[in-house]
Amino acid sequence: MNKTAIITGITGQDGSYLADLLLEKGYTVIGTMRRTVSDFEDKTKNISHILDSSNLILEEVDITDSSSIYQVVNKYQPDEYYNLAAQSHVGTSFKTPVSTTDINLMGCLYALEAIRLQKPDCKFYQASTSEMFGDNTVCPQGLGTHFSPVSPYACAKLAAHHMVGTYRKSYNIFASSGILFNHESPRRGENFVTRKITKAAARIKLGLQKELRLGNLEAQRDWGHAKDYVKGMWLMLQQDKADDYVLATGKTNSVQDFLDYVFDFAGLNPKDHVVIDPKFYRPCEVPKLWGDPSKANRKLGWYPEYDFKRLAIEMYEEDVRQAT
Ligand code: NAP
Ligand code: F7E
Repeated sequence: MNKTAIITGITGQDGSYLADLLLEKGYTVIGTMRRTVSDFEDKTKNISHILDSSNLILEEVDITDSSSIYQVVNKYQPDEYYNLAAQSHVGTSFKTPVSTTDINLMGCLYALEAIRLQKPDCKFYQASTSEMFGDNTVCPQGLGTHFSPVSPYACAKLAAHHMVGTYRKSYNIFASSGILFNHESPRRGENFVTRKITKAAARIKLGLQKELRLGNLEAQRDWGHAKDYVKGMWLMLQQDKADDYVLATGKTNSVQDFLDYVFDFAGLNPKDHVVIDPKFYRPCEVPKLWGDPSKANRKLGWYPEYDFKRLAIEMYEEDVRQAT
């Protein structure tokens, strides 16, 4: 029989790629989204190509509203639940620490409780993050590395991460956390640094924009492609036992490297266009993320297909297409 999966945050980057993958595999996908003022077309742009699918059902759920989670779990009795909805912007979490914690911690706890009480054999995936490693200087960072979160975003995600482990141990629920390093794509939100750079490069090239304002160019990140990472999420829930895994490319580059590579590919010189704006600095920065995905390689057979350069070019070319 076909499986049923709930994906919270289906309109986001990862939710949309995961929905593509699960629909291809014959799942019935229950995609949840919350009502906001933006119109439906804009809100669903990442999933516009699958909206007609007969195996996709959209439900209105705000994950800070426990009742809306209980209703959807009760109604669909899912085999798998992917908790991807989040306030996912680290910079924003300093401005909205309370609502970020409400969404990123309580949204996870409500889902675990709904599963415990209504569908205890449902497998649960939690979107944990490399931001939990924060400012520690161990490199590369893996499952044995200590956590040192330095933003409200990371603190809330770390508490949720521990909650997942607690439910696994206490109630024997199949609950796995993927500690994912940065992953990007043409569907990435426009206020994350990679997309901001590829979109600006495309628009500058086409004469639609002159300037690009950025913050700290020295930060280093382990950047992969979201399409690769959603395969890892699915693999985690196909195992016999729940566990935690790191997904990363195992390589790190600075924001300056990403900027230089994209601008060079576009035939542009960053010095002619980039302005450093203190507004984009954070009160506390995560200086270097560099992941060790060896457990996922070994146990899941997971290897990313995209490297940093292929990712950057795909994003830039899609932004040129969209701006033309
Ligand atoms: P994203 O593009 O920002 O998507 C987040 C989704 O969550 C959006 O659809 C958003 O919808 C929804 N959402 C936010 N608050 C909600 C609420 N209260 N109720 C219901 N839906 C809500 O994020 P992403 O890049 O796909 O990341 C997916 C998950 O992985 C997130 O949990 C993120 O923290 C985590 N993560 C991401 C990365 C990465 O590099 N991408 C790395 C590690 C972990 P609205 O349009 O309504 O806001
Ligand atoms: O910043 C620097 C910024 O916002 C990357 C989320 O998906 O990955 C993501 O979090 C770096 C930081 O991603 C600008 O200071 C410079 O050092 O693209 P970002 P992030 O903070 O790494 C983790 C793993 C997640 O879990 C999160 O959900 O780039 N930076 N100038 C800038 N960043 C932004 N956004 N904008 C700038 O203008």
